Amino acid sequence: MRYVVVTMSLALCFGCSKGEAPKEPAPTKTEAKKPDPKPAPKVAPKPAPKPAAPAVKDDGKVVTVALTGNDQMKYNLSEINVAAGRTVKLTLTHSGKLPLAAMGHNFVLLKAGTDVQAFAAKAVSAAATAYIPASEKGSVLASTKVVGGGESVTIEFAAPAAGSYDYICSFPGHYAMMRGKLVVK
Ligand SMILES: [Cu+2]
Repeated sequence: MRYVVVTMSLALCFGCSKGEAPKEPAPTKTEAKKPDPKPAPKVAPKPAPKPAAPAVKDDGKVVTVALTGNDQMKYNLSEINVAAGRTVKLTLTHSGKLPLAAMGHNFVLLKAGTDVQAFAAKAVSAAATAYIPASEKGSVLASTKVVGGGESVTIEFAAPAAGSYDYICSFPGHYAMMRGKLVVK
């Protein structure tokens, strides 16, 4: 009789294990994982090249200049070409995050023949006048105020006579890295 009971219980156990069979859908889970690679290719189209807007635009009367200065002490433009007779509308944007006190930027356009190094040396101690030394105002054709990270400023001035003019950031220590030429033709 015991034998029968054992075989019965064994049969029940087998029944149980068979009953647990529904847990087998695990393989279907792995099958479900297979479709995953499908959405992956959708990630590829993400890198969409954004056409950079031109930094200098000329509508025949006004030349619009988008000048930037960053936390690495660099302008985006080392040369700005302008046709004679144009009005120049220049916007200086500080594309960095550092505050004005640490990484201020401006745009100072100097008369032809100005000693840039001498001008910059005097500008160092001209914080009270936005780093435009009072004694050198006569050498300045156009200038912006000093801006800090995230700020911008726009100025308008008439393009000077045909020629090549230095522009610098006169914030202390910047002119060596931040300078360029405005070329009027
Ligand atoms: Cu600067």
